[in-house]
Amino acid sequence: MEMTLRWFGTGFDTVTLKQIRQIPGVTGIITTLYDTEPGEVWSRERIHALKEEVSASGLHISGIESVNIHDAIKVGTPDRDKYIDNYIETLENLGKEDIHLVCYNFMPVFDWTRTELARVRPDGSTVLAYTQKAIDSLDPETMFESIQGDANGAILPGWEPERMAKIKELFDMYKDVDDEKLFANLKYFLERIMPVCDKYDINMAIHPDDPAWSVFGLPRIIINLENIQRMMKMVDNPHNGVTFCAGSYGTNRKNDLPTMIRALKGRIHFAHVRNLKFNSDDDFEEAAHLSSDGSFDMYEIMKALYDIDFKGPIRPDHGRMIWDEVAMPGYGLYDRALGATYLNGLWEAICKSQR
Ligand code: CS2
Ligand code: MN
Repeated sequence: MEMTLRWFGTGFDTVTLKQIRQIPGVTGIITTLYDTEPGEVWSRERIHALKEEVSASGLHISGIESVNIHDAIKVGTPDRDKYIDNYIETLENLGKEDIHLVCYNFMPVFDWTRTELARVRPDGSTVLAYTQKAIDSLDPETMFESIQGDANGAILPGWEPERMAKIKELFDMYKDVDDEKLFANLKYFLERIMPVCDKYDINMAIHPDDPAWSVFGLPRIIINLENIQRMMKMVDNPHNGVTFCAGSYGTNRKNDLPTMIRALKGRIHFAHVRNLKFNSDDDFEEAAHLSSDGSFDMYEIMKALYDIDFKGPIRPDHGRMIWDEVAMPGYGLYDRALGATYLNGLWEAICKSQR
């Protein structure tokens, strides 16, 4: 595996490449063109400039998270082909710039959903948290307003104010889309993009829905092993793979993470590893990466990745806000650096004990 960190780009991220370069063992960057809209073509020039900027810091781009999917593709409207053509052009430009990993998600309307962005933990750190009770008593608009104040001025991925302004329209677009329709639209999209992925050896790594169940009545399909296997079978190509996000699949306590990892051998192209602390089945908060701070056995997760001979990029996921840092919730420097170091420590110990 290669240890990486997510970076949102100059002007969007409070963390600098220089700082990331100083986290021991982190060599790769997972990044994006944060100011592009879903459906827009990424020009080769901009991708090239991003690559140069990252290399100048002594790091390199290990993958893109995310090239977002336009709602027309997820809904399957008549104009979807135009947006898929654009997506293909973006993939082509990434391939020509020697980038071979693309993380994306197929979640309707929102990316991840949390009901609090700054819940205070016993140690005084603040974290993202979720309670089903809050979801059930709010509508999405009110929820956005209630959490926005804790965003530290950052634009949260998938929760851009321009999108939130059109939220009613968006919900309306999805009113006839159920799980089956969403699967069919994902299949259509994947079938169209696989030829360009084959040509440039681009691994597509779908990110799970977070939380791994339906929210606000919207369909959600990338939530468990059965559905991922269905997705991989319906377009059976090694480039059609997954981002194994422990914190997202782990929201559903029925998902046995190490077992899932073993079952997905060969098709995990990217790993997000983080820990959650459950207060009840539908109230959880994001803990430090350390096993004993949360509910997951992080050793078992890393061991499963080792056992399947995982070679791709891995990154710590959301970190807590600690040491008075002010950053995008989940994406500060300090706790993610601790997370990367801890995961590297587990990995070294696993490798050496297997000799
Ligand atoms: C990420 C997701 O911050 C997060 O929760 O894991 O936003 C992820 O980047 C997207 O869903 C991938 O498209
Ligand atoms: Mn993730």
